[in-house]
Amino acid sequence: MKYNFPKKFLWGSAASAPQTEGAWNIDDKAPTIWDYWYGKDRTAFFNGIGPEKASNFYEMYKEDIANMKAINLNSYRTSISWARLLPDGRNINPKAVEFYNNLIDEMIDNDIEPIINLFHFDMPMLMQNKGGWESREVVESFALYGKKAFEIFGDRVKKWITFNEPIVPVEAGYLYKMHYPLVTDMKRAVQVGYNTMLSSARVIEEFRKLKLDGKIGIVLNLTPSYPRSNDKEDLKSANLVDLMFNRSFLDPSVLGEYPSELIEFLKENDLTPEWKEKDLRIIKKNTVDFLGVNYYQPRRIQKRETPKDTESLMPEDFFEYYIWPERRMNVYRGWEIYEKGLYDIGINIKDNYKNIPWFVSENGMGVENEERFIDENGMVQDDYRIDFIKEHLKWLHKSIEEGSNCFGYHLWTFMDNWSWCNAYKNRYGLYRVDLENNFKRSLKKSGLWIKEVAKNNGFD
Ligand code: BGP
Repeated sequence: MKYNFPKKFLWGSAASAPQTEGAWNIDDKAPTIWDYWYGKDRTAFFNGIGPEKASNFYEMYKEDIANMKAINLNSYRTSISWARLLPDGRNINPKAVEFYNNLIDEMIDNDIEPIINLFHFDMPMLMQNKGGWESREVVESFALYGKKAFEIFGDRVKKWITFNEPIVPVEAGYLYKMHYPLVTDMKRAVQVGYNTMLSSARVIEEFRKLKLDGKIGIVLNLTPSYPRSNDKEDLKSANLVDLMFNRSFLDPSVLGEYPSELIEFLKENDLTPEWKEKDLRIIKKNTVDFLGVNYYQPRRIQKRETPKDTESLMPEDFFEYYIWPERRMNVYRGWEIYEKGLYDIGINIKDNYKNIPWFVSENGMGVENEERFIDENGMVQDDYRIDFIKEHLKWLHKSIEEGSNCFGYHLWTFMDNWSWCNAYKNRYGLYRVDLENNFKRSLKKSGLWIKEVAKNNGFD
């Protein structure tokens, strides 16, 4: 069977400023929570590797863009750094403008569409000290940052993203102590989630005021939540997980409103955030033009059987995860592989979210110790990654055939890069990055495969 994709389909990859640029204190960039945390605790990240250099993109971006072109990619989603563009929160850093101008121009000159995200987990420390997403003042500072970015780069950037995976800083920073500020507090987490949603709408409002020729969206990690059985309680639990982790951002972003069931749930559990009518109107009015979807694995849910063991309210106090008997694992990283999840997401967007245009903004396979797959010519023979991508693309194709409005596929990621608490443990790239050899890039077998797929706009 032939899998042909729609005309002008975007074949690209995704990344973020903090995971690629490095240059953490170069050219007047201010520290983010990651720089601060690593500066305080050098054991915080895997093997003590911090974000200082990441994959050295700040110095090597021209080579990287040339490498993208060499494998026929036509788009690249990355973020700009708030702490680089506005180190003091108000005034523009000319060196950052120069860097991002050069980067954007380099992409466009090489026929690579820039898709620019404003926030990928990299809260400036200055803003965190003001309360981070718990503070209404920081919401306004973010709107200002967005406005400046649109004014400076909006003549060339036609697709903007407000946030990448906004639920992650909520979970990781305010529930599970995996990201700074390392808090566990459900009430504060809910407030952070709400203020983040409001920030997204506020920045969209600024974008629309400027009447630029472009579109703006949000990137959500939609994780389909499958119940263990049709038992009423299992279904109820799976629905609750969907409300918490997917619909808490999906509904207000696309439909302008929080689901009434979620509002009820928050009320019942004394978790309602401080929200104002005026701000809810901003959310209602400023919905997105398109969606980005990051998909790695689903959630498998059952009703809660064991009593909760903490006094504090946590999401898992309301449901349990279970191991699906048919589960297939990415044995090199430890996440479930379930390709059909991507199809289910596509159909859900078509049926329940106005069939809004969307693209796969991340999907990919992380692999530990990938050096073991390097052949005698120095190439990583990553057939597992080719299979992974191909099987996901088949399901994506099916959702498009059935009418879902998907306009692109972005792999996580173009080259191996630094990742939050894992540093370089999990390799995801189409290009390998050799940390022992000046960050030298070398094409993996999957890169050669993608080259053909992008050229033919599909595969057999
Ligand atoms: C997504 C993030 C990315 C990236 C990816 C892979 O959730 O948007 O920033 O990190 O996951 O995750 P990891 O590096 O933890 O394997």
